Amino acid sequence: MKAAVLYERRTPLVIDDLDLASPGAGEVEVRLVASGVCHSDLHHIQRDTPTILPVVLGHEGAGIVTAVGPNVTRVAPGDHVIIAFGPKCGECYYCVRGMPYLCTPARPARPRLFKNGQVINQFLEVATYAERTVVSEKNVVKIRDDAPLAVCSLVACGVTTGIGAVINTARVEPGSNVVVIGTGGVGLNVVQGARLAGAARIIAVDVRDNKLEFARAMGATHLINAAREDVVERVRALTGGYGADYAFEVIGNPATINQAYESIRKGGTAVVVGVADENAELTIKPVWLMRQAKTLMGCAYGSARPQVDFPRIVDLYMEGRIKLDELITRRFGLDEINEAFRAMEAGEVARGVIDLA
Ligand code: COD
Ligand code: ZN
Ligand code: ZN
Repeated sequence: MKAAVLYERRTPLVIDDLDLASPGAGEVEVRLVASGVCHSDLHHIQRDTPTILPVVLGHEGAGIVTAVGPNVTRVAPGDHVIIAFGPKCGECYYCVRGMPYLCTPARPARPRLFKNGQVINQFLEVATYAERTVVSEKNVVKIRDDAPLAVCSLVACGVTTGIGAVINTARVEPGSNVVVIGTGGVGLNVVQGARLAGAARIIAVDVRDNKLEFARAMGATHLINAAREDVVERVRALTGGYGADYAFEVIGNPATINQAYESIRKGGTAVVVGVADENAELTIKPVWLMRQAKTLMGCAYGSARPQVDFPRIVDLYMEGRIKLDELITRRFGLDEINEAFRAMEAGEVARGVIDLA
């Protein structure tokens, strides 16, 4: 089975032939149809993160169940599924409280990928830059089979993270003024989440004009190029001098997190969606938290419950209420995966998708 393996950081992924375990108890095998290219995958190539190498990256995948192990009840061969990344044990402190995005399982998943007997790790327990994968049945979400699977792969991360940040995490009210800083693959979905929530002004901020044009297509009402304009000043000018009700930071950079915090009005909410460097630190004047009664929130995986949210998001797409096709700028073969990362880094694409079937 072919997969893209990261053997060494800051080197290209290697398309390699790997052995995949048969699904054990509670596990399913999925033939992947497509996997989106998310910036978080690139972080693990470029940065020193806790992820152990060698690893097959990819966490935005969808496909068709091809085999199930003993005691699998949620899905059967032939089912169309979107794969939810990260552990989803269903039993830990967080899972039982409805926060599977914070799942802290008692045991890690067993190794399922091998090269000549050597274990190859599965990124976030899913490893979707591969022709097939074996995952826990708790990581697959069955969806309607009339929805195009390749497009639905984006629901596994970017779409759910972005829309979820607005709907689940911040619970933006209709009529709100919303700022989105960083309109890449995830940020564009914060933009369309804000539109879905009925936001009045949706102010998109990026350093690239092509990204801002993507944001306009997803529903942004105002565009700010941070390379040329003062973001905080423009946001204030667009919101009657007050600042926005909500600001979402979708880059993972302390400077833009500060910008989000400064862009909100008194009593407003800034939501950090971006993943910062492991060692990055943030400086905020605590006196503002009190005097200006501002809220600074974190958000993991759009605070989503994939078993509930994925089918809902797919329905919204099938009813024409959200856009997914427009997010995909370019498609690549698995053997073009390093080119897909280059295109993302160069800012050429909204989302790139790896076709696997
Ligand atoms: N000001 C404005 N815009 C900027 C700046 C800046 N200083 N620097 C970069 N940008 C823009 C870029 O031009 C680009 O358009 C955008 O920010 C980043 O977009 P992408 O497409 O490169 O990255 P995404 O959208 O795929 O990834 C977004 C995160 C980097 C936030 C990513 O880490 C993420 O998905 N976080 C979600 C948190 C989460 O739950 N992660 C779990 C797995 S993803
Ligand atoms: Zn992601
Ligand atoms: Zn759990």
